[in-house]
Amino acid sequence: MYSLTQTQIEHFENKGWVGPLDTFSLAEIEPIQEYLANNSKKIEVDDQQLMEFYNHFLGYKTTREHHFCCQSLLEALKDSRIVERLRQLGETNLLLWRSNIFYKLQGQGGIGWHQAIDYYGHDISEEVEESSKTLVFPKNENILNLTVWLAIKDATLENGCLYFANGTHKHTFKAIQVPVSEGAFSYLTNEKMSWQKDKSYSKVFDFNEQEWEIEPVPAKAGQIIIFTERVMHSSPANCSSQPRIGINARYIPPSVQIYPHREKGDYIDGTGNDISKWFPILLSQD
Ligand SMILES: O=C(O)CCC(=O)C(=O)O
Repeated sequence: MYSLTQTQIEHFENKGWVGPLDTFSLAEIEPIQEYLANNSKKIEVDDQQLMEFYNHFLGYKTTREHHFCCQSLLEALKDSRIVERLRQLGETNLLLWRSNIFYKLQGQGGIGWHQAIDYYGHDISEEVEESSKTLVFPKNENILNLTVWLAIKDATLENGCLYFANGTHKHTFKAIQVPVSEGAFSYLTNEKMSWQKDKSYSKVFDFNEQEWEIEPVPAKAGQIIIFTERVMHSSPANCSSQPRIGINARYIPPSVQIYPHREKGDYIDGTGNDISKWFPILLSQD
């Protein structure tokens, strides 16, 4: 029941994503909702209301890696209903290396079109050394960095569900330098407060949505959407009276080096976060 059908696998291969897929019951999602409610605070930054999260394991405010603190989230992200489907998409050895909360308050703006592949320490104005990147992929291997987006509350057209530009995972789009206020993530707490904190610029992509088939993907709480880091995706503003809450998780095979700068004793990642306590979690191995 929780395996992907051949049609779903082809859908992923052709469009770069598949979903929404029934995965968790509401009873399984409720403890995650409670955790988020108990570990967050509404704050105001530049006249804009945002949700701030404290990660007790890492010891600082961040939307990232709450699977280290919230057992029910960790259980969900390790669950065979996710892992078995990811294995069907081609990567059989899998590490869970990242999770991130996407909490869009009522009235909060959207997230612009982006390919996640571009946000792992790669930079637009300068060539980044291999050892400073977040991920270093083995050469000449077509490895997938897979994202699972888990709906914690229903994501709808009105509250700003994910949108995909079908087939864009087969293309590369040039990143363009823009002022921070115009970047793809300018409305998001974590990006505004960490990734962009010390930067004088941000980026958008040389991408015209009119040229692609665009598909919104609403998801009910407990459903997941799986996509590749290469597919262009975005989500519009939340025009409803309730928050839109999702958590994403990223999975890669162990042959990809994560934060290689750790080997030089450098435990600060490309967003300025201290990753000395971070570790990847092996979920499946042949
Ligand atoms: O939740 C959203 O609106 C955006 C999520 C996203 O960009 C991602 O999971 O890569």
